[in-house]
Amino acid sequence: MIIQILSLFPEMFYGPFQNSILKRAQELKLVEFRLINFRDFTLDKHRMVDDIPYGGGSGMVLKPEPIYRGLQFAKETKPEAKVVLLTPQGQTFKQQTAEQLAAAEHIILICGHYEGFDERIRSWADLELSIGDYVLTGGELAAMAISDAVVRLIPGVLGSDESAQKDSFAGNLLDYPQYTRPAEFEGLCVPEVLLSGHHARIEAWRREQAILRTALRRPDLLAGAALTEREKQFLRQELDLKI
Ligand code: 4FV
Repeated sequence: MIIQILSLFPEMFYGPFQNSILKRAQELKLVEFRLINFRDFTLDKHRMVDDIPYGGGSGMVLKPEPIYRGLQFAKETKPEAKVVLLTPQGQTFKQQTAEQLAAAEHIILICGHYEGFDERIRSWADLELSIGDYVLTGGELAAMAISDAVVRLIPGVLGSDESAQKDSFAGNLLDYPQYTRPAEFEGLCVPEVLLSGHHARIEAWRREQAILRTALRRPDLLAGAALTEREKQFLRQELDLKI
């Protein structure tokens, strides 16, 4: 997979892209990141990337030309890229979106910074994504979060594909409680079932806990969780839920 990122601050990505999973994915040649500073595609001597808004108003607006030229440069690599604009006005990025993007061969992420985008830039995007209902200084942190969530789903990146399938939101459920040594700490004990070595019971307990945790913390996810009738009965009993 190739992920190209248009940004005014490519150096912001050096940290996350040179550590942990994203570093490993590049070393395994499962992903290649290309950082493109669209200021390099300005033609004026002041290298202007933004300007005042038509119609007046405060703040500045990112000009369409530098981003357009940067996008054309990125597309020279692979014209069939999936172009994603990062903006609070986009659809909320979810695990399902990460799974869809993980299937793409080539993604181009466009990061705004402190200003809004000229509306014409939206016409070049296949998808507009937001990582949440809040305003960031720039789209860079959103691009890092999306890159991480997508790349970790590429087979071979995590080293054990199973763990990606068992993460929170996989199967529309939150993750079950996790424990490691010591078995008791500050009077807090690991559930006996996890020490039993009985794998079937452990898997059943984990599934029940994931369902229970989801019902308590994110009941909105349950509709997409494909619960069995027995699991629905379990919730009705445990939480007196009407499902
Ligand atoms: C954002 C978000 C976000 C808005 C102005 C950068 C900033 C500037 N991007 N999810 N929330 N972007 O706040 O993706 O363009």
